[in-house]
Amino acid sequence: MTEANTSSIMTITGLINNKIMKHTLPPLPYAYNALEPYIDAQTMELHHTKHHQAYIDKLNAALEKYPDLQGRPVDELLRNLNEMQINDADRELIRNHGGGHFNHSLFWKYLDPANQKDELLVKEIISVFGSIEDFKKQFGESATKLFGSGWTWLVRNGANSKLEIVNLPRQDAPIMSGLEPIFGLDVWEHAYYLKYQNKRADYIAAWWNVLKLI
Ligand code: MN3
Repeated sequence: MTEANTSSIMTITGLINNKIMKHTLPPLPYAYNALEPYIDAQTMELHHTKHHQAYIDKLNAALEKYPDLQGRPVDELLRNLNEMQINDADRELIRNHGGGHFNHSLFWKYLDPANQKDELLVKEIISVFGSIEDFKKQFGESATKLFGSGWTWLVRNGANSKLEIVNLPRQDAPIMSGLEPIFGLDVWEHAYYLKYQNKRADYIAAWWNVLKLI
């Protein structure tokens, strides 16, 4: 998507096209109250319209001085972060805010109430972790132990194609380290604090009710 750029930071590309490619907030494909009572409408709306939007705004701001990087999909930016000819402070901004944009865009899809159970995935989880219950226990323990802000992910390791549970700090996206995300749980306090306060374990337990994939 594009939008007219009227700011004073006008790049060459911008001058030619009078437009700059910007990252935009993907609409939530279901209502904010669709995940009640497990994830409340107020948390969903703030999380989507304020937190996710803020990552996008800051990503766009970080890209303003790099016309060549504007318009590149966020996953491409994250996979190539270390090869880019940019200064380290901007690399850190793109890592954090690009990661935030990428992770949240996936998160809303994982939570879609219209999702169907993925039978192939279920089989694979059982073969790796023993049972769905064992998997949930292991994933939940990992998410409970994650110190500070970050995400717990079920990923496929690009090196050996195996499913793994990993904790990643802050907004580090799995694809930055060769891991393909299957699904992930946001355990930043902003994802649950209004309803669950300090009880992260209760939020994790409730989350299985909205994840229809397994
Ligand atoms: Mn979040």
